[in-house]
Amino acid sequence: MIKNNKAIITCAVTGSVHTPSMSDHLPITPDQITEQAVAAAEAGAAILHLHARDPRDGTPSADPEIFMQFLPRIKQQCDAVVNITTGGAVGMSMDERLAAARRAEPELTSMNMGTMNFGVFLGAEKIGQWKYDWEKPFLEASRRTPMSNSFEQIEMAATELGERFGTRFEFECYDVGHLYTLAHFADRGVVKPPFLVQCVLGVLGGLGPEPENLIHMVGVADRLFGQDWYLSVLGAGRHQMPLAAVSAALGGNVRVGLEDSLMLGRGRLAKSNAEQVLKVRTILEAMGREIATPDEARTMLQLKGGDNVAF
Ligand code: KMH
Ligand code: ZN
Repeated sequence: MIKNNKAIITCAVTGSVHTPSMSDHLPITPDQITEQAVAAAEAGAAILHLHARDPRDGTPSADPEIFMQFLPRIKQQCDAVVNITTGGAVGMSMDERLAAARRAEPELTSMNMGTMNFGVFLGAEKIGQWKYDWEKPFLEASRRTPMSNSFEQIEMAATELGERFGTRFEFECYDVGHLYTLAHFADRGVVKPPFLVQCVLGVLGGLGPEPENLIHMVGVADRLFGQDWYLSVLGAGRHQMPLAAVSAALGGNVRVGLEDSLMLGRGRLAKSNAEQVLKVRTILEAMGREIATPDEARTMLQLKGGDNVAF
């Protein structure tokens, strides 16, 4: 693992896991996404991981025109690296999932490293009153619809985005096998180091949130990638801050944001993405880590630069 005293904070601002009934603070409209993304960057996030939603009711959207209602505004107001999802949401086709990245040619996109169950249906159990009709069926669909990321899909997406736009990737690894899949593509030269490996723990269908699992992933990734990778950690739900602290102790980087958890602490909804960024920043700094600026993150991850995107 590449250990750097500078820690990169990624903030995943809205995602497609949570729905409007779960929190009034989840950003939905382009205005809300812009405002919360910029505030997260000002709080210390070097990378903003972005999804879009239909502004009328918060349905996850793959429409590049909606992305273009906030991407240029975010770029004008802060220097953070913009990372566009290619995971999209349950039920989207690969073409839909790639549409925004093809339009915006970003420095960074997510790249999910395996087909898997991705259960978000438990979130429905806690909701008494639904704001919109789409929410419950959307969450329930994750019981029967896996997230598809075949070898063919990964190779097509990584090759196209890498070769056409010089985009680099946040490799989302939800299980140990996903690290071996990344090694397969690395060995074939489809993707180039240094790799930003986002270890995702606590998703129903992926590896559980115990720190021992993270330590095992780090050991495997060290064997596979040697000195050519950066650790970042995303703990889902209430595991967000504890696992961020483990990553910080290991010399890794962290991801927070309302995509991954709606909470700031036990029984306490986060009022904004920036609140979570400030909290993780406090944890990192208390542990002697410095916070990487966007340009330091660009250098570490060998990104093409914010002037070379199409928004
Ligand atoms: N929601 C996260 C657990 C993506 O956007 O490509 C995974 C994610 C997927 O961020
Ligand atoms: Zn995402």
